[in-house]
Amino acid sequence: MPVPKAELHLHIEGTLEPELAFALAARNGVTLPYVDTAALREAYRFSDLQSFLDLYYGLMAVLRTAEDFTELADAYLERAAAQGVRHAEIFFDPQAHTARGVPIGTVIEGLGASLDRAEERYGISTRLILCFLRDESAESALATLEAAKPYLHRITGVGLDSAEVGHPPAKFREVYEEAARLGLRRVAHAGEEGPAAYVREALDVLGVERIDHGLRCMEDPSLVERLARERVPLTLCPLSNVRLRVIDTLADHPLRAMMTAGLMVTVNSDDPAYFGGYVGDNFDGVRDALGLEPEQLRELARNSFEASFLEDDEARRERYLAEVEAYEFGGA
Ligand code: ES4
Ligand code: ZN
Repeated sequence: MPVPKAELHLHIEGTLEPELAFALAARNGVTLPYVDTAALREAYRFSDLQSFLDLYYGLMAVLRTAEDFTELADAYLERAAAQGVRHAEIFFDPQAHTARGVPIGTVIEGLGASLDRAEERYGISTRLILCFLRDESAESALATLEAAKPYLHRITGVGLDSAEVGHPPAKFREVYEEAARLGLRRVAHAGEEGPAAYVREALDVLGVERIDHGLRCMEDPSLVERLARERVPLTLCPLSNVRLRVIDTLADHPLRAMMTAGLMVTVNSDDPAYFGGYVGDNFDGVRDALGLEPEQLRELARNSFEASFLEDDEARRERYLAEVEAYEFGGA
């Protein structure tokens, strides 16, 4: 049994495995530009974030009905449970679907039907985080938040994702202010491909409580010092960073240096169907590549629950943390 953990950086659309994509394509009468699942997997050779995003948004054409989103989330939760996930805070990209004519209500209710049963079926508590596409306009983000208002009871927070460079956090000041007024938690991708300055801006202008990725903070020692002092969680995704060529190999990942610098880091899977593994695979990858000791893995698992948005259920957080402390790492 893997160490109990929370997953805090997971795009539900990034859990679409080739087999499910082809099954949904057949069911929905969508033609994919790949002859079979092997050909699709062959196309998963990315040179950067944009080349990944192009394929990722294209494959979403198969997601059309509420049931499609329910099946997508069910498949993720089953895999996540097998890798020790006890709590998942799940990103979704409404604009990637509304732009194709799929209503936001179909997306949220479809995902919600899965999440409503996640605890009893998979032993996983869940939260939903609505992400704005940063390469779309600020007006589009505001319209998306407006369209989500009937469903806010299902949404814990907002995030910011997609192509980072050239789309600084400040572009979304207004929509984050509105999200705060609505009582939503705030996170944002920053410092993945973009500079350390975007991490600062996400904190100062958007008021985010966690930074997704944040890897490039390491280029700015005073920022590292601030992130450590304020205990701002960073949701790292090691396999993603290798596949999107942010780093060359897992052995080059700054995770260990980040822990040594006192940063509050967590390990997550990002888009596991595309990047070669789910969250347990990311834990195993950094353990093997960086030689992490059991107590460091326990720290990562502890951080994941401490960084999670469980303020509305502290008793649960304490139960999860107790599971982490009681966990016995094997000899392997
Ligand atoms: C993403 Cl790896 C990554 N970065 C930014 N946006 C994303 N959306 C899905 N995966
Ligand atoms: Zn991401």
